[in-house]
Amino acid sequence: MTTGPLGQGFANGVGLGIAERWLRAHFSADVCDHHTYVVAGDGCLEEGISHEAASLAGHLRLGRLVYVYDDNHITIDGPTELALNDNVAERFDAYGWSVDDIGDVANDLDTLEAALLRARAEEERPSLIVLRSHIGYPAPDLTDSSKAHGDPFSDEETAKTKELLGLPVDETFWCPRTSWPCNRSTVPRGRALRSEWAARLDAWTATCPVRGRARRSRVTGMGGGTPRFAPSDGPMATRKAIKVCLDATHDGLPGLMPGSADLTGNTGMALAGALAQSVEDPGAAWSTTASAKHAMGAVMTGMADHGGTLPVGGTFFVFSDYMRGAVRVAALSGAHVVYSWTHDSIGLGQDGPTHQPVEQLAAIRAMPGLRVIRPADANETAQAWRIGRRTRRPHRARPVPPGPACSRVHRRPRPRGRAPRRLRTRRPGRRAGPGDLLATGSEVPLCVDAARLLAEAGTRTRIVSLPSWELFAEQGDGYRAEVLTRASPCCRSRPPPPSVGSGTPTTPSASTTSGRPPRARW
Ligand SMILES: Cc1ncc(C[n+]2csc(CCOP(=O)(O)OP(=O)(O)O)c2C)c(N)n1
Ligand SMILES: [Mg+2]
Repeated sequence: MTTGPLGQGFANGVGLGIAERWLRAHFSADVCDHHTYVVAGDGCLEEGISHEAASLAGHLRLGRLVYVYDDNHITIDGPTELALNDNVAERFDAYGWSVDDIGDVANDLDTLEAALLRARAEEERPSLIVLRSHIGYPAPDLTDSSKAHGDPFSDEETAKTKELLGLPVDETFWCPRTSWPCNRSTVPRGRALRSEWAARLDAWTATCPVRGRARRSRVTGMGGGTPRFAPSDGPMATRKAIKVCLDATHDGLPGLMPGSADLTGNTGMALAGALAQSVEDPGAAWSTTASAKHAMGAVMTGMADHGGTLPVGGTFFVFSDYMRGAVRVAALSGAHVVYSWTHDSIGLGQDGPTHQPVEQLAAIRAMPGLRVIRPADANETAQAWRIGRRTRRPHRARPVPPGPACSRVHRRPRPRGRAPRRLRTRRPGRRAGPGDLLATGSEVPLCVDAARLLAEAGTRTRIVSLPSWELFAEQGDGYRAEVLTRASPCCRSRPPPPSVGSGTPTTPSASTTSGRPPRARW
């Protein structure tokens, strides 16, 4: 993985380590057995997310993590000493890492190799190799200069640097022939290792057809059924419904790993009977990150990109702000993760304005590549989970991380015999008029109440539940016209192009209804 925002990769690495250990615990080292290597700079270690993730990795004693800290004392603004004076080695020692401060040896390959081998041999703790290095080395004017970070080298500086390195000054993209054999020998070595591993994996898969399907889907397991809720089940908050859904699917989806940042019960992430991930129980399903939401987001992305696990992370919707940097990377990179953000109604007031999500829904809907589903009741929650756990979508090259937002408000499931396969309206037969109301989530029942009052005052109003703008925008013109009038802005828009980055329907265009009954597609 590579990332742009500093610190994300650091925490992604911890997610890779968690997934590797979880799969090894479940399926033996024959199938999953590798180290995770991370190169991190000063900026990565300065960002708060790396502190959160390092603490978690130390706590979980992820012994297969090997991090190299490129300790060059330089960031964009200048020397790190401008703002940083902590002792990284002691800090990581306190987190429970094995720290190897090997000094100013960035060009001493034997010493580097010895340090990497020592780190690989450490199974009990994650390893940090602190490597003092010099940015821009050996450029005469730019070594140890922050200008070496981003400014292009002048032709003169480039020529002098090449001379010092013993490289031909006039050649560009030149590579010494002596390095070719070493470089090329990695190909047969890697090929042999890979085919050995593939043979072990085939043997493992052959013993069980479910494993074969799981392997193809990249997430361990197939997911089982989707629960259906009846009005007789009584009022149920969607955050409770999501827990019922997770419990219902877990048997068929052993790779499911829900977790939260210290709000597990509140957000419905408490899988029945699941123990917390720990050193003693590395195969446990429940992963908690203490109250470290930003790291949780990035760890989830690492787990998803590793494959084999499906991370589901819960917290209060207002605190999605704390995860936002990680959510954005997941959305842009198409990681298969599911966020369960509960307590999403602005009608939630007990904890005061700090806990009230006011602008979060608009902000999260504006994020490219994120599919937001805001279920209005338990059945819509079940559908949100069905969509969220699916690993691949046929009409998109990459899965988009769905982010159901679930409410704590208790709502009675709407009278529906079977789970909805399409966006349904309250009165499907009627065409919407100017007085129609589009609503999502816990505002749907509120609008129904409002419509009742309006009806008493002589104004007929139809309510449309629109759990996901993105999914609705992907439907055909006919279906959208069936749900809404042509006058509606949502109806007049065209679906966005089928690529990551599309979102809110905004581009107006004429809509047409086909002769055939329209079908929702997702
Ligand atoms: C979250 C975030 N903030 C700011 C930046 C812009 N940025 C890119 S590199 C960098 C400094 C990196 O310093 P360091 O990690 O020490 O790398 P070095 O210059 O030593 O290669 C900054 C601030 C970014 N990519 N991500
Ligand atoms: Mg640096």
